[in-house]
Amino acid sequence: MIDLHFVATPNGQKISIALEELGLPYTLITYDLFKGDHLTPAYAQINPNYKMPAIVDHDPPFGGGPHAVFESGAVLQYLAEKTGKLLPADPRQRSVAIQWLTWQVACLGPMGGQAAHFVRYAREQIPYAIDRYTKELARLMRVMEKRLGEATYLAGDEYSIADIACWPGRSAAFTMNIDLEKYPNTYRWFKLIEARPAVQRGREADKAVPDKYLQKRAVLTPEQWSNLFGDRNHAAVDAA
Ligand SMILES: N[C@@H](CCC(=O)N[C@@H](CS)C(=O)NCC(=O)O)C(=O)O
Repeated sequence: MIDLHFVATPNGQKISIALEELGLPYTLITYDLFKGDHLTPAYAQINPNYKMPAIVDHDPPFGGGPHAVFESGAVLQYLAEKTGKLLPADPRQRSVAIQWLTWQVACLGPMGGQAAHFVRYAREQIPYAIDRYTKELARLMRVMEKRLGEATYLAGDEYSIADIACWPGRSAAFTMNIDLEKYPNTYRWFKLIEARPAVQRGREADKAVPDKYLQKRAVLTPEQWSNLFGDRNHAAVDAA
């Protein structure tokens, strides 16, 4: 059994979708970011970086008791390797899949996150920051659009954890007013993956992104701000 420490955001849905695809049983342990549920010493034992998601595998393939994994890309790779699925067996294709997985966690995710911060959350609108990150996000979208014009999936012919890493970002795209239909190859890929039953199961009911995380201009209470971006968020690292 696997514990999934989860918040219903694109990063969390990467893992719920992968677990559904792999048919691995899991217990969903939900957190509320606005309440700062993730800023506890107990969660730091699972993810020393205090971000969501993370897993604890109570039956790791190498034995030795429960194994915690943090960083969504590392979790996806761990689950793929545990099961021998969702990563191509062919070494060349596998390398391509890992490249696009790394691209998501190193480029698309962080740049999208910064764009979302300055457009949606920042208390003051800073034109330079908004311009810098929205333009970089648009550039990354064009990189993905080009790739999906030459291959069915990001890794090539096979659906993989690289696709699962990128796909849930569609709700972030919605909050940023990015119209996916303007990227025809990406839109084709988006619809293809959306039709997968496991993808539906991985993002429904208590795994669906709630409206409070979909605000196009989020207004946070002082306490919510402190938990997400301010003093309480930063103090957690030194408190444990
Ligand atoms: N690189 C991390 C990013 C995780 C991340 O930023 N998660 C967000 C939720 S989508 C979070 O935990 N935010 C709360 C915070 O920053 O304190 C990953 O891929 O797992």
